[in-house]
Amino acid sequence: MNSMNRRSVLLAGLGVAGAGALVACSSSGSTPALASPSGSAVAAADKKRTRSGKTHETTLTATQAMADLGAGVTARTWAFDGRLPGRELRLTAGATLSATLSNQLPNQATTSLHWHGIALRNDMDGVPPATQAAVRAGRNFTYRFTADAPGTYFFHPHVGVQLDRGLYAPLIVEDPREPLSYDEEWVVVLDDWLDGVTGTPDDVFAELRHGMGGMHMSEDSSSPSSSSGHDMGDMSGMGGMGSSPSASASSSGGSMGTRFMLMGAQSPLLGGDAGDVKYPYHLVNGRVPADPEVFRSKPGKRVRLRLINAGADTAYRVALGGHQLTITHTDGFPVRHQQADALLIGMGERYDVLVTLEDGVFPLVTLAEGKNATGMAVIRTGSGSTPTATVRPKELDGMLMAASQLRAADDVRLASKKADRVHRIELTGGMMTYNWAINGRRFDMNNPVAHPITVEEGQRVRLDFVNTTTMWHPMHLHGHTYQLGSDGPRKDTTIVLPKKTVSVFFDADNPGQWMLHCHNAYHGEAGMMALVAYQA
Ligand SMILES: [Cu+2]
Repeated sequence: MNSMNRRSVLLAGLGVAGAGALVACSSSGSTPALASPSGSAVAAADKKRTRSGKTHETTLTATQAMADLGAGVTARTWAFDGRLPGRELRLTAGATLSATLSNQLPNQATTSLHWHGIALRNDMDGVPPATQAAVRAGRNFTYRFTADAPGTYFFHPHVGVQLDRGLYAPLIVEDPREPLSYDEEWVVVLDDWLDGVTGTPDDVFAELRHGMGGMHMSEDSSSPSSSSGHDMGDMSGMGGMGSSPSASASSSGGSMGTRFMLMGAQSPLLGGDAGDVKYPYHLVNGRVPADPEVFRSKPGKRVRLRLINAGADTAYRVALGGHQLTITHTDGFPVRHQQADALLIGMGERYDVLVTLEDGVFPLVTLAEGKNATGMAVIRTGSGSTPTATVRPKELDGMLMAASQLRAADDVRLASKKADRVHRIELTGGMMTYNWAINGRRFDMNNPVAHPITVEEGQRVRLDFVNTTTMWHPMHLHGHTYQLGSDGPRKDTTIVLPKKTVSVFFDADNPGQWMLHCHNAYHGEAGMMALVAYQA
């Protein structure tokens, strides 16, 4: 079955809108024949994966739940098996995961599971309608794939803005020949939280999608004032606006009447505007900082921390009071070890670090970059009182390591080779009309193959992320782990600062149709997505 025929089957349930889009696409004649997600090229590439023969079976039930965030804070949300974060999945590289998703979500919501960072077979990537039909309410879908690259990954739905609910959990792929030695291993999941507290992610997107241009201006905004916040465009007819950040959930914020939109969040590290959304809480492993998770160990023990940013709109600066971090991996892949006091981790990024524990009680603090708020976990190896929820260890302002300063470990660096294909990926749009896009085109999820970025199997591909906007974007490619520059780290999600260009390289060795998108959940949903598709 060719790509278009298969798509027409998938679209059969989508009704008139989907069918109309299909006709428009077919008659344009501009779409080349693409490798089908369930086609022979996908099966052939999958056969080459190293398999151990072991299978790990599990069921994940997506359901409405009342989450206990600690300190008396509860929130009605959607979560896997009612847990926040969801139960960690742990495999050894080469094993096959057989995970049945049971959709018990309310409101007839459809959903899916995307295995973030895993180079898996395309038809298990969980992106409706590109790689499968959405899993309807009350239905099940079994994801079955082999994970052959060890590392720190996670999973979440790839439908709407469900990522900003509680639907996320770690996926750890262990190395059967683990080269690092450590005594303990702790998984640390960071998240920006509002669901069930100030509204829902759907409420947030409903407000944001109108952009700043459609916002009601309050009376005190009549006097002009400068602002270095969001891209103002031509605001001359709008009477200017204040520039003070409005991070508090209870505040109406700045001088504009917004319920969810955050104005004036500034971060030099992120090159300006830090985020779009006000969050009342920043969680570490599902807990607020006033009632944190406490990790217990002994002085002198060596610990591997696996840090995962599952947030939707927040980059975190992470530091452990009284300790240096040794960075060993990013996005699952090893780097040349690098010492740092602090890390910057964008949405969708992961970092593994080693620490040798001192004697006492230490805050592991996640500073919401540019948003003047923190999350926290605590490491306890001796006596002492628990740090206060607002503590900011000096390491946060110490030597900070960003991905651009890291180098790939020798065994995962791509062999040098001239790029066979180069694509310019312009990041476009802004806050005025919330028209985030790629190459000026807002992605249409109902017609994902309309304007593919094509590659051919076997090619070395270079993507130039050219950020023309005034905001940073964490750019995530499915199914591949690209390399930053000629010897930078292997990653699947990378921060692209405003007005900067980042070039990444990958070998086209995993045929299918893969999303390339901003991992800001709201930017992605607004249209900052594209399809990287292998030609048939
Ligand atoms: Cu973005």
